[in-house]
Amino acid sequence: GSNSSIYHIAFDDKRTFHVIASDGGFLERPVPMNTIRLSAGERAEIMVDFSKESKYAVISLLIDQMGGSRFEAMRITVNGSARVETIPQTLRTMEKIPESEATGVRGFIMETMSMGGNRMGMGMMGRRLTINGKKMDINRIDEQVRLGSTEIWEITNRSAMMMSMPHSMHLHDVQFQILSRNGRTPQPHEQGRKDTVLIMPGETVRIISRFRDYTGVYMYHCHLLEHEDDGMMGQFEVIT
Ligand SMILES: [Cu+2]
Repeated sequence: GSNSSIYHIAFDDKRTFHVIASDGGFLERPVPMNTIRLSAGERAEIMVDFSKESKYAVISLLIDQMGGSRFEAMRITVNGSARVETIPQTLRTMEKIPESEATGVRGFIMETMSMGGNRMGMGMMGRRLTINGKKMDINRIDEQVRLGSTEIWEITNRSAMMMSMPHSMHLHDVQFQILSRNGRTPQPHEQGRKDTVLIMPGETVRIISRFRDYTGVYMYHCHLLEHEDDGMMGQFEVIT
């Protein structure tokens, strides 16, 4: 990954690959895709079939940086025959956390505000990155969560005009499931265990998680490192 680039990852011949795992482990079943979008902090595991390639065939894995350049991330040279594997149709069983189990709903606004041009000089636009209007303060607990509870977090990317930018919300302590993205069921490869989710400008993503394992103080933050460094981070405490 990069500090803040959003990647569209595909092979040069647009071949189909199978996504088998997301941030927190295996998906329920392999998902065939030609390109996958990953933001800073997100992970995916894929399986690729090279069995029909001739020896010395060269295949490139390409990355398109959103709003940036395209580059070759990996070059694969086929090197003779390998053992051929089949992908199991079921990788794991995963219980969907029912919304009815949630004991509370919290809202998080990831916001970019313009600070205006003049006082920054030279017409430069300043920006202020916040979550729920606040920047990170190590001496402040922003949210308290009861140990054993299940919560829905509604995360919205709200941005002033000309200041819209993607955010990648990352939670420590837990894995979550995505309930919806702008009211719609997430794509199959986003239906597994996640700890980071990309939220484009104007989007609202609803996630659900169980806080069962540990008490303590944890962070949630934008995983675009420049945003995180700029204070787009908060702390939640799991209490008994
Ligand atoms: Cu961000």
